[in-house]
Amino acid sequence: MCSRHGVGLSHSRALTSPYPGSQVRRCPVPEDRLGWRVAWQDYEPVEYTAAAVLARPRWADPHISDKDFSPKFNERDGEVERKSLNGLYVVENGRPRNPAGRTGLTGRGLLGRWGPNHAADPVVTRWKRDGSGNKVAHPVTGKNILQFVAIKRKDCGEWAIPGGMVDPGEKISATLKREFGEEALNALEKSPEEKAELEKQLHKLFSQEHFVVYRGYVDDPRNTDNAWMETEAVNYHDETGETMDQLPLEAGDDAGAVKWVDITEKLKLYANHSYFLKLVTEKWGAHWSEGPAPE
Ligand code: RP5
Repeated sequence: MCSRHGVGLSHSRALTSPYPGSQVRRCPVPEDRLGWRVAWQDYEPVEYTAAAVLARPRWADPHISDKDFSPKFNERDGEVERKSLNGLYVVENGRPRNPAGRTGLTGRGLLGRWGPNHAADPVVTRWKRDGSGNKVAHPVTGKNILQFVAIKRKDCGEWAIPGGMVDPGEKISATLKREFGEEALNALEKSPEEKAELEKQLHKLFSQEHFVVYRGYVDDPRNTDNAWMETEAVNYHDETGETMDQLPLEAGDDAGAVKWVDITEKLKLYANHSYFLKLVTEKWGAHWSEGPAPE
């Protein structure tokens, strides 16, 4: 279960310790001290920013005390979006403060930006069908079962929606299509001719009617007190399944594997991705939960 408090945002994965990809242990944060409004004089979070971030790749900000760095928090800062999808965030001693509460760790960990790090998550769905092409209903709820395209993240081995970071200046719609192409269709490794064909099919899928499932804070294990993930998750539903039949799945880039997965509340997915899928099943009246187990 995610914890709820003060600002109404949830986080529990953001307390993952040791911090992903390291031996760094977060300062344990009890549930009743997650919210910033709860005074905690002796709070001593550990400071950590991964060496890969400190090396200043193009996607990372400089250190906060760098004299040439004057970020415009809560605003669009040139090509970099520093506005949060959850409204204004507090900047304390020059550092943005995680709107969902304490995480036991300061600095940026593995994240490049101080404050919000914007991502986009394409939720591509179709109905589960039997050999004759009929929709398959769940035996208990009688509701039809949806499937979504899932990738296995190389960094942690967890299954996830094939999302990724929004590049500076990039439109979210472009990120959604690009990330799906790179991670679920291995677009980066295709020949120019194959890429052109892929682009045509992708355009068909991504230009049809779609719906925004979720916009806001992500309960990501990489979050810190000063840097956190936010996303816009968008559902592209292939009602007949015919468009996706033209797009054979092939893992690429940060994805180690890709497959169609039946959507149910039993799925264990990265961050709070399973919550996004729940919202998708509600939209389509599809199966989600069998309800409480019988006594
Ligand atoms: C999650 O991290 C987002 O929901 C998105 O799926 C993902 C983006 O990060 P990378 O996959 O690019 O590492 O918080």
